[in-house]
Amino acid sequence: QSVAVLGAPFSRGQKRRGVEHGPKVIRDAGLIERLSGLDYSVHDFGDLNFHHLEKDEPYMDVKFPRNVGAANKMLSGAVSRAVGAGHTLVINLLYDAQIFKELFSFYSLCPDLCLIWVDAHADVNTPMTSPSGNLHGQPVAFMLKELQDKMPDIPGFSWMKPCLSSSDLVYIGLRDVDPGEHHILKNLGIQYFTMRDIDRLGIQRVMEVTFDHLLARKQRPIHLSFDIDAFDPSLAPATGTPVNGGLTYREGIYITEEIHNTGLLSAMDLVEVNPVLGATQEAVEATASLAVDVIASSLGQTREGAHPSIDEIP
Ligand code: DIR
Ligand code: MN
Ligand code: MN
Repeated sequence: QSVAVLGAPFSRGQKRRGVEHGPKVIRDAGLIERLSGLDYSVHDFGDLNFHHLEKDEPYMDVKFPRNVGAANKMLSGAVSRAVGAGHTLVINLLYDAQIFKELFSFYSLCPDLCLIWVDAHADVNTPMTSPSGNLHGQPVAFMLKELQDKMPDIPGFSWMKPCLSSSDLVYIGLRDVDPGEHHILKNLGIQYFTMRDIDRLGIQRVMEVTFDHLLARKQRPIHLSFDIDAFDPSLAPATGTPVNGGLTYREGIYITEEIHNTGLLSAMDLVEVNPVLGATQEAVEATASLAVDVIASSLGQTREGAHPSIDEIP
């Protein structure tokens, strides 16, 4: 099995700088070695080199539209090339929730794809509902076919086509949802599990219902988008918008183990690790190392361990 790894050092999806250093700290925490240890052949595509566009006036309240649009276009192209080169999995280390990203290329290669979104936030604001004007809170709105009549033509985004139906998406870990987002979730009947739902049902039941919802009719490839702020801030402090009461380590790892066990994971991204916002070096390292654990576990690292097949034992 081969895995492609791609870094996307970018921070214009929101106003705080630093998240563009996410790929580096996650690599420094040993990502590539961990994946190689899982018996993958790892193809590291390195980090993309985004060009900053100086002239980028806000559109309505939306910040840096042309920079975010162009970065996503570049990322989308890079993901297409990685998938085209025959890698079964693309790990996308995006660091500022530019999630529109690869999906646009990947979904066209893989029209069946479904999406599991693990995040404290729903990231489904439209430019009109967004309280912050930050594009990192809006990627899902750009992707959803059902929202297209609500989406204005934002400069930088004309190349994008919506690629996802509201029934192809499940959220896990929500606990900070804006009013406009809540309306969209309810109105479109999107399946979501808040932290309260996890408290009530347990993470095991949450994953069962998630797979029932996405896979019961047919088996299909899964894209996992994992925002590190889904975890409790005590575990992932180095991030831009921490919210109390998040996933425990065990809940987070259980989610990824179950996704691995389906055998259907096709692509994942891990976003919002911001080393500049860690109070100490330890806080940064803990957050980065958690990110590596999440990725490794999504790709088959188990807590029970593993042994080589019988003929490989010396
Ligand atoms: C907020 C924050 N809902 C926004 N979103 C974040 O800006 O639209 N997503 N932090 O992960
Ligand atoms: Mn978030
Ligand atoms: Mn997010």
